[in-house]
Amino acid sequence: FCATAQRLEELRARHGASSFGVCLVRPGIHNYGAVLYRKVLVEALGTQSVFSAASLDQLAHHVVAWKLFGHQYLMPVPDLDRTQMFVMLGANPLVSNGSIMTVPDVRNRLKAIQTRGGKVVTVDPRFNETSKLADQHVFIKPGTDALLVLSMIHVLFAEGLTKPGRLAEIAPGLDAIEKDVANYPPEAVSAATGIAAETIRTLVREMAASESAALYGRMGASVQKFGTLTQYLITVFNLLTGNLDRPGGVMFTTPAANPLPHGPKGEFGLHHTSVRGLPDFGGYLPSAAGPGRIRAMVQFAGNPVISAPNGRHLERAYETLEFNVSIDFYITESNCNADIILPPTMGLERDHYDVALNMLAIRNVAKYAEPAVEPAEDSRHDWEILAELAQRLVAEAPIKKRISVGLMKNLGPQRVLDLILRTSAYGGKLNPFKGLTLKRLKAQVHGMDFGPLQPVLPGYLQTESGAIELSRDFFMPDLERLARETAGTDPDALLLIGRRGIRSCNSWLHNSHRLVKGKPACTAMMHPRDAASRGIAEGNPIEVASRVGTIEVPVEITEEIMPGVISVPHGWGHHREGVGWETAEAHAGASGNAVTDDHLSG
Ligand SMILES: Nc1nc2c(c(=O)[nH]1)N[C@H]1C(S)=C(S)[C@@H](COP(=O)(O)OP(=O)(O)OC[C@H]3O[C@@H](n4cnc5c(=O)[nH]c(N)nc54)[C@H](O)[C@@H]3O)O[C@H]1N2
Ligand SMILES: Nc1nc2c(c(=O)[nH]1)N[C@H]1C(S)=C(S)[C@@H](COP(=O)(O)OP(=O)(O)OC[C@H]3O[C@@H](n4cnc5c(=O)[nH]c(N)nc54)[C@H](O)[C@@H]3O)O[C@H]1N2
Ligand SMILES: [Mo]
Repeated sequence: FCATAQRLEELRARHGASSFGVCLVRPGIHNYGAVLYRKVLVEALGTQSVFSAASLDQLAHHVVAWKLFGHQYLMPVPDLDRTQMFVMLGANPLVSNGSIMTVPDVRNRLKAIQTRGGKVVTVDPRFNETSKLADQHVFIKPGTDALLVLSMIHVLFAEGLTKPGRLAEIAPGLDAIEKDVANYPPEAVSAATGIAAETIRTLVREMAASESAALYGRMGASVQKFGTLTQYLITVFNLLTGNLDRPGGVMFTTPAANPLPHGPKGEFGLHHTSVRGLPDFGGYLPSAAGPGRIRAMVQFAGNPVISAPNGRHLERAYETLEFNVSIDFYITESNCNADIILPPTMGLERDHYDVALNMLAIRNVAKYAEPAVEPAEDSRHDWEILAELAQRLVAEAPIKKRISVGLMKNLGPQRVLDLILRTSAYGGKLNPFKGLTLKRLKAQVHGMDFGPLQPVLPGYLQTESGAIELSRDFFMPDLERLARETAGTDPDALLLIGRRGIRSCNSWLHNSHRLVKGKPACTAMMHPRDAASRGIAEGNPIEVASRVGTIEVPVEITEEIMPGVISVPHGWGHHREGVGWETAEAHAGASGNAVTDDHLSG
């Protein structure tokens, strides 16, 4: 700690705090100590250059929530237990366990939709694990979901199927959408999306006729060139069919640890990346931008060399850093050249309350878990590392700053969590749960269930007008880019999509033999027609090349992928010297992000 803080101090004196970068990536979100304390370190460092996984994941959802509902965390979640029709664009919950939709036992919950006479549909360039369970699967050409949803909204208007009900009063200007979608009848998008016009019309008619229906888009719909526009159109579709904030549609949660109304609402473009001038959102810069002119980096729980697009570029940028600190329990592709690695305890060694995922759960629930095993002697939790570093960095700061960091450090995350629970919607004596406290929650070893999601609009809206602000001026100008960039693609080029595996979690579960044994998981899936026309046989190594790089992976020939598309998973490529993963090295694979193009982000 002493050496790290000293070196950071020196660099701050020489180059200023703006030369520091902080990279806070995904696992930190599942660690309440880290969620509550990372801000303490960022503020002590005093930098604006903060990168997170949001831009590789759910940023589109935040932007839509912020614009329409006035708060980045007002992200609606499918009401899975009551919906009669569930349509997924670019999601694979049977593998992912649900995302922006925390749903235990998702398989049985999807089956229950079918048992009660409802329907499950997947729309995806790959007939994925969830498609196998679905009633209907529709292949879609990658990156064209915005066109599909535009045409779905077109059908609603053209066939008089809009029925927003009470939402019309709280979403002024809904009718104006009709003009925006005028040029998108299903026939006009059929060639680009690869979906027959009649398939689109039937799907919309069924959704409109269904007692309830939830249109849901996840990674495949969010992290693509038109992710924000797609998420926007999905929300508009749910509004127009009356399915927003209604049982069986998409609804808002009331979590016990609620970032509303006081948490940061979100703000767009307050800061920009130094090289390409890309805007931030909610204080986070896009990871695709890389560290630019940053001289020192603090990396927390992330492996961006493997998980960010054009990872090799990032790897080279890391080599130019004057000082690189990593907080991680593994020596990974991203920190193998770090000056210092501060190892935290692992998940089983600490207590757990999921502040992030409970906020996105399909029921309002709270659960606390004690550590499963004792932490190793002389080990530190993430929050302790963050607080300790922060305290040293503010040693010379004004007294107010020193007190606030010291106070947080002494409180510890359990007491902060207790305060959050006590002041939540479930705290207080007038409540049927007689006031939630951490002690009461701990006594419920299976957690507490506060029931299904409830309609909350307009009360929860945080917009200035107090209404849903459709913000057509903000989103619809992207239709021009959409028209330009989906008009005709090179017929010989294959489109690359990603893939998640059930035994893998991004980059860091590959060092366990049980999780990597068997057939290799890092393959390029290809349709038999594409393989035949290129003279490729099953298992052949092939080169996948893009503007930014080339990788070699064995081919897996399957009809489960659309012709014209190949799928390579991310998270692999564990071949570098100095990385501390022996089993992973023996199953290295190649990194999908050595070929994803950072300039293609939408
Ligand atoms: N086992 C396991 N579970 C995980 C993870 C893991 O790595 N392993 N990762 C976790 C994380 S970080 C997240 S964010 C969630 C993600 O959770 P999900 O979004 O449910 O999972 P993905 O597998 O990313 O699903 C994306 C789907 O989009 C499809 N797709 C690709 N491009 C397009 C497109 O242009 N349009 C359409 N319509 N579909 C497209 C892909 O074929 C894929 O089926 O999963 C989490 N859970
Ligand atoms: N091509 C492509 N790229 C993708 C995606 C995709 O679908 N396709 N998905 C994107 C998405 S959704 C995400 S979220 C990102 C994930 O990107 P990252 O967060 O960079 O990836 P992970 O492999 O989950 O990072 C895990 C790192 O955190 C460490 N770690 C795990 N638990 C802890 C902990 O409790 N404390 C600390 N300090 N460290 C810990 C692990 O050892 C590992 O080094 O990848 C993105 N990249
Ligand atoms: Mo993610």
